[in-house]
Amino acid sequence: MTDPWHMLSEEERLFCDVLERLCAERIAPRAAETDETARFVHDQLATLGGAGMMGANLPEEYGGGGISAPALLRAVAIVAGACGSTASALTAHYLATDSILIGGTEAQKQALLPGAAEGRALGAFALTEPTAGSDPADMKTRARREGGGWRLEGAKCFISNGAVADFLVVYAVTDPARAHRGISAFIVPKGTPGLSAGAPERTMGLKGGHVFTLGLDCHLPEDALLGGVEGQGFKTAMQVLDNGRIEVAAQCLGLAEAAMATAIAYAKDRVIGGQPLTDRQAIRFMIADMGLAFQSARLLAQDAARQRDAAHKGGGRFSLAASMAKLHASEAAGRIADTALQLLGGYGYTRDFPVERIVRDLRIMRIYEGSSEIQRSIISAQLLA
Ligand code: COS
Repeated sequence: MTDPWHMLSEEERLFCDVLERLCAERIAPRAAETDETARFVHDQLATLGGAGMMGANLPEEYGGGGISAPALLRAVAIVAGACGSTASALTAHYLATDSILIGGTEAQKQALLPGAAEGRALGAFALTEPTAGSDPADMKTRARREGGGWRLEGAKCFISNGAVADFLVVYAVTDPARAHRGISAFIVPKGTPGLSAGAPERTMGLKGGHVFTLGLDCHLPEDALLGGVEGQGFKTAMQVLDNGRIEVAAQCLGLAEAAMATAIAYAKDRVIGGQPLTDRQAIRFMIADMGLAFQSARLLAQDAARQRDAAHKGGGRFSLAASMAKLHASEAAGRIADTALQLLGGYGYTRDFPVERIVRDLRIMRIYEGSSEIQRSIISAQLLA
C-alpha cells in the first residue's frame, strides 16, 4: 500500500511523528479520565503548545509552524485520535487565530498571533447566537460607536473555549441596514468588564472541551475592530469556517481511525466457538465497510486541504471542497464508530473500551461549524452557480 500521506515533506513527517509520540505518551492516556471528570484540557493544550501545535495553522512570520494544509490535516487527526476534547479546544483556538490572520491589521497580527502560536494565549471564536446558528447573518449582537471606542452588547452561545480563552474574536452588527455586509469583528480580551459567561454546557461528548454562553455589555477601544474596517466580519467568518471545516474533517479522521483500530485489534484477538472473529464473514464485511468509509473521507479531506493551500496562494475559494470534506467525514466517521461499537458487541457499550466515548465525541461533528444540512446547502449552491 502506498503511504497515504506521501504529499507531506520530510520536515512535516518528522513534525507529525514527534507529535504522534507525544500524543501517545501524554494525551491519549488521559482521554478517558478527561471524559469522566469533564475537566478542561488545559494541560493537554500546554503539551501541544510545547510541540508547536497551537500555531500549526499560522505562517512562520507570526510564530507559526508554516506547514501545508495536508500536514495540518494529519496533525489535527493525530491529536483527535488521542483525545477528541483536546482536538476540539485546539481547533476552536485556530478559528480565533485564523480570524485575526485573515481579517486583522498587521498590528493586530503582531500583537496577538505569536503568543497564541506559542500557546501562551488561548483564543475563542464567537459567532453563534441563541437565534442565529445556521444563519449567522441574522445575529443580534450590536456594536455601536461610543466615546472614541465601541459599545458591544448581546449574547453568544455554544462558544468553545469561551470562558477560558485569553482573547475572543466576537462578531457583531455595526450597520443593521446592510445585512451581512454590516457585520464586523472585534477582539475582546479576557477580563474585559461586561464580558460574562455561564457554566460550561453539559454536553454528550467532548466533555473536556468546554462550550459556554457568553453575555456582552462591554466598552472596547477603537482598535478592537478587526482589520480596522467595518463590514468585513461576515466574509472573514465564512473564510475562517472554510478552514475550520477541514479541521472538523481532520477530527473525524482521527476519531474514526482510533475506533477502527480498536475494532480491528478486538476482532483479531477475540475467539468465539474456537474461531477468531476475523474468520467470520459478517465481521470481515464490517471491517471492509469501515475501511472504505475511512479511505473516502481521507481522500476528500486531503483534496480539500490541497485546494486550501492553492486558494491561499492564488486567491479564490475552496468552499465546495471544504464542505464536501466536512459533510462526508462527519457522516462516514459516525458510521465507522457505530460499526466499531457493533463489532465489539456488549463491550463496545462499556467504558472499558474507547469506542463509546468516540461515538459521543463524534456526534457534534455533524452539527458544529455548519450542520450537515448547511453543508448540503453550500455544496448545492456551489454546484448550481
Ligand atoms: N468565502 C468568502 N466569501 C463568502 C463565503 C466564503 N466561504 N461564503 C459566503 N461569502 C460571501 C458571499 O460571496 C457573499 O458576498 P457579497 O457580500 O459580495 O454578496 C456574502 O458572503 C453572502 O453570501 P451568501 O449569500 O452565500 O450568505 P448566506 O447568508 O446565505 O450564508 C451560509 C450562507 C449557509 C454559507 C452561511 O450562513 C453559513 O456558513 N452558515 C453556517 C454557519 C456556521 O457554520 N456556524 C457555526 C459557527 S462555529 S460552531
